[in-house]
Amino acid sequence: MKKRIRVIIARLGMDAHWRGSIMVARALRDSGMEVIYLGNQLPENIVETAIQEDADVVGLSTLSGNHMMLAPEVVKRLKEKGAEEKVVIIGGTIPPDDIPKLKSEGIDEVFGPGTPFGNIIKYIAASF
Ligand code: B12
Repeated sequence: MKKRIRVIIARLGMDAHWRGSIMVARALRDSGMEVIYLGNQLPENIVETAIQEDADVVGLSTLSGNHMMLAPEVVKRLKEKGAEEKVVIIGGTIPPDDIPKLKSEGIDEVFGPGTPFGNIIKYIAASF
């Protein structure tokens, strides 16, 4: 990797499922990326922090079915703030039918349950 990639990771809304997001955060940190873990956050706070922290990647996590409502909102707010160059990825229980819809709304990649951490690291590293 050429530069130290900065990633923020947030659980969307009130999602109580923390395990996957924590494990992904640790794997990315172990691979040499700088990771800021935000816990539960709404799109507005996620975007605010991504800009303040000059993050390269915005990583969202949700296993509670709120992805179609909240994830596009993150992309929309990033665009409004002129920060659309940030890579936005999401993980969790996303039904396959929703993946094309999320991508058409500007989510760059979706990582479902069972995704090897190496795939996530490779995807991010290849984006820069
Ligand atoms: C453990 C668990 C809980 C625990 C969570 C505690 C914890 N440890 O986090 C508790 C008991 C709190 C819980 C609560 C609930 N749960 Co629950 N839970 C689970 C269970 C069994 C496992 C989740 C887990 O830890 N997986 C292990 C981790 C490592 O995997 P993961 O999170 O999927 O992460 C991987 C990927 O998704 C991805 N990923 C995840 N996050 C991110 C982030 C980024 C940036 C990236 C790149 C990748 C990424 O990478 C990870 C590695 O591969 C799942 C079933 C399942 N098979 O998923 C149900 C499940 C997620 N729960 C479910 C439900 C319905 C609930 C409740 C609503 C139940 C209720 N009625 O109260 C509540 C939610 C309340 C809330 N406000 O969110 C449903 C969700 C259905 C849906 N999405 O439509 C599931 C799928 C069970 C089911 N089959 O119905 N749950």
